[in-house]
Amino acid sequence: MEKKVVSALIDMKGAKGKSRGQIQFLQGPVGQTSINVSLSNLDSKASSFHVHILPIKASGDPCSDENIMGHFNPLAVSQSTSPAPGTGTVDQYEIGDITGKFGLLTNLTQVQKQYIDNNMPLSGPNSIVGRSLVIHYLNDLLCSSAVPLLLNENQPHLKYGN
Ligand SMILES: [Cu+2]
Repeated sequence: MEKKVVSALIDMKGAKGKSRGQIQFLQGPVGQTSINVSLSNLDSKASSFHVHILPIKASGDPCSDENIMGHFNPLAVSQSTSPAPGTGTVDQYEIGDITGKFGLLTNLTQVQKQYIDNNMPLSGPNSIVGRSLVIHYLNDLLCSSAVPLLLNENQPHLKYGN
């Protein structure tokens, strides 16, 4: 099985915070997903980031709740019973709750990290492919769709991206 790579490019030139960077998801044959996070210009204003249910749309406010809806949580994990961010195991959080699994972005100006997550599928019914990725700021949201870069050769019809 080929590695699957999904990428969300956060390029918010001109937006508040001017955050830029890339979040890449790579899933190998054993099902473990490596999340490679590279964000800059966070200005100590970001708090959390998540995978949300729907991709962003060209019309309206792209990051609004009506557009992208809430956190991707197909296993119906109750956030109220999740441990504090960054303290539990990945299965104790919503699939899309990257901050819960690995910790808050509070007071950071940049992030260069690799997280290993065995609860972040890139295929099957709980896949995050084609959804959106959101960085929550103190007074704002930045979002990007999770667009596949390369997919395995069994799904050539899904091969798109940049
Ligand atoms: Cu969110």
